Amino acid sequence: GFLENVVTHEPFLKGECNTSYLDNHPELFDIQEKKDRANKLLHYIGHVSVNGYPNIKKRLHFRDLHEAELPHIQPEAIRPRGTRDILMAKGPQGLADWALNEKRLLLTDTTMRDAHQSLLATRVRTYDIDKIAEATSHLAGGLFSLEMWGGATFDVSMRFLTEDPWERLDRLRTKIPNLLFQMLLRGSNAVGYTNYPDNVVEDFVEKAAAGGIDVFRIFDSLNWTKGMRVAMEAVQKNNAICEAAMCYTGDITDPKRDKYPLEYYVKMAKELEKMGAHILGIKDMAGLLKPFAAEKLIKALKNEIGIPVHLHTHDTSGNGGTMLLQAAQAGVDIVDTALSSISGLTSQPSMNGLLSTLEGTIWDPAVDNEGMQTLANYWETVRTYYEPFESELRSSTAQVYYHEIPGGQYSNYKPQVEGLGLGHRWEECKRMYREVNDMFGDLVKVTPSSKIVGDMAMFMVQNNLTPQDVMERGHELTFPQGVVDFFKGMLGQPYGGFPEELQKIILKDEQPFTHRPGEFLEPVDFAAKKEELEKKVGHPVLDRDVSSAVLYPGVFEEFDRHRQDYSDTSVLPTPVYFYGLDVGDEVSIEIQPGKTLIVTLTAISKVHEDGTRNIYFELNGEPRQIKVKDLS
Ligand code: 3PY
Ligand code: ZN
Repeated sequence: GFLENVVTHEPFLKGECNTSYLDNHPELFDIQEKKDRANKLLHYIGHVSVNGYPNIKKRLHFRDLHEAELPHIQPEAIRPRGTRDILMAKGPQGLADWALNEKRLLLTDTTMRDAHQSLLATRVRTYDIDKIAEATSHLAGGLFSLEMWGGATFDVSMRFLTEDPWERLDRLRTKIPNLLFQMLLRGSNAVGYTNYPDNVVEDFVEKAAAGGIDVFRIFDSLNWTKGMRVAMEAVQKNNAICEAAMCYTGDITDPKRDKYPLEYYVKMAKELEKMGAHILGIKDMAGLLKPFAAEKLIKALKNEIGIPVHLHTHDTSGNGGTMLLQAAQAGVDIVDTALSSISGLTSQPSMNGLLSTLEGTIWDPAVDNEGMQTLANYWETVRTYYEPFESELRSSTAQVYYHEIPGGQYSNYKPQVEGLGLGHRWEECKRMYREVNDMFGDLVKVTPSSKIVGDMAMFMVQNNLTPQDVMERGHELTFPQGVVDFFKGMLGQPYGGFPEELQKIILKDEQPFTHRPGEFLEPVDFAAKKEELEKKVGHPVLDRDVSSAVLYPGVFEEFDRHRQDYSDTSVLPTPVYFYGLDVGDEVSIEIQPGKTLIVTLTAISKVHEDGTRNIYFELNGEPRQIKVKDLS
């Protein structure tokens, strides 16, 4: 057409043409833009239909998957006043005081973050979260917060789902203005696996708060409070709610596990309170807090500190619900749960179950259980789209009290072990995880320290090494780089220090340091980074893109490349995004509000000599043909 010819037209390129017609008719560009977008999406659909989505065990089919039913909300219904309205009226301190004074047990719903991080390898897409957002805003009005961002969701969004985590935040914030949004922040490791310069953490917190995060749950993967200060201060400065968390490990009811007794946690809680936490988080990332231990811990904390206590756990052992009940009776203020269809096992205990248990008691959370059931029903159907990402854990396991693998790591560790060809030695890999923990001096294990322990365990199993071998022959061994960096002090200092002899063996001639890595990491020059990034990707970028690129160098650029090649694929329904279409399938794709493409895959040709196939579509009733490289 006209526009295609004009862009190669010499006088036009030299700026000699009168383009006022185009200037006055911007809709022409609009049409072209839309055509391009449709074309790019067809290329993506063609590509995934022929080549499949990388590295999945099993390809499902669009036609076998059903659209998830949305709860019916009256169009004129008014959103219930929620906790975010309280924050707006009273500020972070006022909100914390309110939570402390509520007699009922307050609940956080982790469905949109930790639940799928732990059960579905973090693969749940913005598309499915966005669709249920409006209904969640209406039905979940009695909740304390929705955990919907942070942890692994940031990285996975860009790396595996080719979508922008910031846009997820934007879209949800618009549809859920009444409930607190909560994110998980790994202290100096932000949403990554390594310590960043202080100004990177500060910049990230500022942008996340501006984007709509209200509650920041901050932890350090070694419970090293020095590693939390920068993030905590940034949250306070941005007038958001600072939930400082201590990670729970060991067992306070077992006198033999004496490195982390009750006093250790009480002391840390007091320190976090002094550092200005509005809320104390207990992050039981592996689900090691047993019911009677919870009773003891919560009672002690409620006696010793004056801020609300927010308890997070994983149901790996199957004792999670019982534990939460004990905690509620001991006076905990807020607990994390997940909608029943994405709960249990390595995820959080079931919210629906807990609501039924507490109904009519003084702890009754006053959350609409029937409404929560309709939300859970939605997620039950959505979960079927993600079947290839399910972890294979079918029943709860009390073995977690032995190996201590965090819920979020468990579903990753197994595929990693299998990826190394060690699947038949899975039991050994779990046991080795614990042996490495003991060899490393009994660590707090949570991202990223848990990754170090997992990497070392796989390294040892793969090379048939025992802890004794490492002590005796370690000088000749080349250890995984992450393990070396850890012993150097790059993730901070573990409680009780590093085991010295092992540290010497692993570091060889290198000197460890004991100060905070952020103190000597060069601050990032964001203006220069922006310029560099724009040059690399070839177009203007937003400031938050610069943050993404600084946190995940390379990952952002690849994600941007995907967007340029295929446009914004987050508009595709999940079954189409992962599995493409089969011949005869028809899908409707809303590319922007009110603009829908009806796409039918009509035929796929044989492979040509150059390795390509023709894919024939109907797009809104018009035939379209594209070419796709067959990678098989
Ligand atoms: C994370 O850091 O992503 C976690 O969920 C740790 O438990
Ligand atoms: Zn968790």
